[in-house]
Amino acid sequence: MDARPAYEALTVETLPDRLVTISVLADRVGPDPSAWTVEEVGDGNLNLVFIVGGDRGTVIVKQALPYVRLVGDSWPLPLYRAFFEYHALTRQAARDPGAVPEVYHFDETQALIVMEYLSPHVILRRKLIAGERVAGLAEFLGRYCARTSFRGSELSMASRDKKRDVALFAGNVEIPAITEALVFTDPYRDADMNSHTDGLEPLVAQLRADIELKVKVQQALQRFVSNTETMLHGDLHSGSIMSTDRESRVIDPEFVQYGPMGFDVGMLCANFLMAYFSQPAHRGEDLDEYQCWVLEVISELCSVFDKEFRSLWRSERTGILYPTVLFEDQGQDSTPACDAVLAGLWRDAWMVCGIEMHRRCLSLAHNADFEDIADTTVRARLEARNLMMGAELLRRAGTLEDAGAVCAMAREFNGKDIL
Ligand code: SR1
Ligand code: MG
Repeated sequence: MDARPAYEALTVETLPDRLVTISVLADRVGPDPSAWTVEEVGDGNLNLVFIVGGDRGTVIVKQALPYVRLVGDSWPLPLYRAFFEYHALTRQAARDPGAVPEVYHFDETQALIVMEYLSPHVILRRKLIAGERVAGLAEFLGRYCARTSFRGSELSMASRDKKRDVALFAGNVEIPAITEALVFTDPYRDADMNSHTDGLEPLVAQLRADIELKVKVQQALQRFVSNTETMLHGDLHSGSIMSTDRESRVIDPEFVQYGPMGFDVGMLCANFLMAYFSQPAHRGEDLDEYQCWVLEVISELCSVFDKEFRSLWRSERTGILYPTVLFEDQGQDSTPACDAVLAGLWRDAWMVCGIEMHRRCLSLAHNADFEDIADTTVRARLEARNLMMGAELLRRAGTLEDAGAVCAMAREFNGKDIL
């Protein structure tokens, strides 16, 4: 018989007595649970997140809830996602050391992870809304996306290790279904949980009437569900990044799955583009300067990605894909092969980017960049630019030369009066 207590959601009141037996926690926070301070700070859509402090230090305790927090217990969600999040964190830490919080303890039954408290980091989305800059952000994110893409794929991993990993993460069956519905499908149909800002109706109708566009979105979904190129973060938006003014970390990989190499970087760029389009409602005199900075982050992030990916291609191409025996060992240059891989990756990325720009305004789980704009007439005008650029990205994804072309497109849409 299993002597471990059954799963029970923690509360601020029960946490100290329930978790004091975890030695790593008592070591890091302090041995006396009555002296611990506990604050629940989860502001995401799914989990409980506690900051637990004491005389020795502070840690984060993250616990999965058996339902979608944003919606309530009418939408059950398996606790086993914490298991996949834990395994994703260990792989990300190995593939890009220092990029994610250190994990101190994992309890599968309680679906909880005890991890490093990041301070004075705050959620990047809040910094972008407040008009704050983060030094080194583009380099960090470009490197993180390239390293995790490359090192989680059969460009680098031994085929059997990668296949074993694909099989492991394939167990995370419910979470991808959320993305398949909320991201790739619901924006383009009248789904129950959808909502949009008043005034956007003509654009919503236009997107739903566009058969070519829906075919492209479904092609992207087809690749998302059937292409296991690399281990994805799976939900890499500005709410999944914590930053100080000069240091950043990636958090929250519970949407992990194996998928197309362009997925994470595409979703990330979409969130910078939404930060960009929402700025007229958040900034004053510094609007132009700050919007320029956001576009610079996108363009630098993509060029760092490209550079890092090419460097790993030269130095760490040890997997079964594009092996050196077929190129360098025969005295041949493999650059055209790398160019072709990157071209496919960026096509996927810009498609995902356009889709993410749609779903955050039309489906469930909007983002604060737009939602914090109280004047809905202003909000609708800014969201309209974002929605139409999303559609243009989907149309032109395979022909865009580089991120510079995407930034030029953003500047063009930022000047449009669509509504
Ligand atoms: C029901 S979950 C809604 C969204 O929150 C997560 O952060 C993901 O972005 C998901 O799509
Ligand atoms: Mg999350």
